[in-house]
Amino acid sequence: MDFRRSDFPDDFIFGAATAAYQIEGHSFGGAGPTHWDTFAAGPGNVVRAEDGAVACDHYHRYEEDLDILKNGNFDAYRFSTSWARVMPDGRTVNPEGLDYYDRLVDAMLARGLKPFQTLYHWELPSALADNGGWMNRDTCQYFGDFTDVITARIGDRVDAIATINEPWCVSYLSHFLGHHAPGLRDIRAAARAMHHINLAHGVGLSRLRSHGMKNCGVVLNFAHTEPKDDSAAAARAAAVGDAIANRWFIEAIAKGSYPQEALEGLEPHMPDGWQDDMAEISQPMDFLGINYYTRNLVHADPDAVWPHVAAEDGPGDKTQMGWEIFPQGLHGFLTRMSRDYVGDMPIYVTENGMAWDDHVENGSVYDPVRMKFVSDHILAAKDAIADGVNVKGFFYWSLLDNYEWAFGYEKRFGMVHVDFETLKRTPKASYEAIKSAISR
Ligand code: PNW
Repeated sequence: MDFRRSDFPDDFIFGAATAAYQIEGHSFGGAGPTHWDTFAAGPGNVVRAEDGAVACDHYHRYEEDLDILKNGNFDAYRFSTSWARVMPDGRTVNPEGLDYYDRLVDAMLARGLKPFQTLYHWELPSALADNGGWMNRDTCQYFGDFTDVITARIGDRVDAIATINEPWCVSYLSHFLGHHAPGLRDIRAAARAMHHINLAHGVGLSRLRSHGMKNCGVVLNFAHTEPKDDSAAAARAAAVGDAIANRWFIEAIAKGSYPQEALEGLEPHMPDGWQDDMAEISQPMDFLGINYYTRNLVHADPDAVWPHVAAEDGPGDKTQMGWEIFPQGLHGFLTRMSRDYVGDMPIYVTENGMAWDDHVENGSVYDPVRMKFVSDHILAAKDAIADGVNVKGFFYWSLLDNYEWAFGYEKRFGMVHVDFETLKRTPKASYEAIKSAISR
């Protein structure tokens, strides 16, 4: 690793991130069915039609997993609280689910790990999905009710709380590109979801404030977006692509408006009266979480429906996902977000990491590509700090190999290897390298 903890401010947080559906095992503890179970069962949606029924069995093994974090010298754990576990039909409380998160948070505190909670990391209860999910405005208020219930139980012990993980994935990737649940390819559905998920953030934040919660924010994903060539058409396409992927959500949340390049195509499909929601969406928050992975090159596709854009992976070295390794992009987004949207508000890198086809050999996993990846991205965050950006922490995605959504268990993002037959955990070489770089 080319960095040390001492290169960063004293209060800089090093952590690792996970999400409930990807690790817990949703067949345990009375969790309800989610739209991911339905999506996974559909033909051609998920590699080998795998789902999160068992995943890493973190529900039963969380103490072992938190020990791994603690022994790795990490300061914080970014986890999510599953709506479908706490309220199996989206509206009725499952006491077993609340008890579980109560134990989980106490187990973090017992190890000196700061709990960084995310309220919604994608497991929408099926009962709500069947009622239109994020296309239905009612889902926002039900999300608010879930926020109330979980916050009343664990809000006194969490350090930071994010409303929604990656609104772009929840809406555009899931309702227009069709890659995630519910798997729609419909611009009208996407436009509604793209607004409602912002509103859900606003409603969630209002409820958090009513509980007196501090340190509240949102987690957005960003992809470095460039035109594929020098043509004016590619430049226009990249501007539209950037407006959808990198501006729609932050502009609404930080400024209360939508970027014109995206609104142009989406306005005709938006729910009536959307303008009246912008004040609630843009109420002040306390931090911005940035998830960053890669660079895309964009060109115009006049044959496609609006937005008439096509994106491809950048040209450099690729991860197991096929995503280009492009650390400069993280530096770029940290400075851009500070300059254009959030000023001096604390920013956390809430996810960054890479998948590789890791194997256990002689009891260990050697992953030098990941070591360099992590090191280079953490140095990009350090560069942003040197530029005056208020970056307060970095969370590696992910603690464990886990359920990688449409890719099932095939793509391995963990700094800890999981054997999905035996569920045995094996820390990878990257874990050991990070551990020694961040020791105190
Ligand atoms: C994020 N894309 O998802 C999520 O927050 C994690 O749950 C996930 O495991 C991780 O990144 C790795 O994929 C994304 O297609 C999924 O651009 C897809 C995209 C971006 C982020």
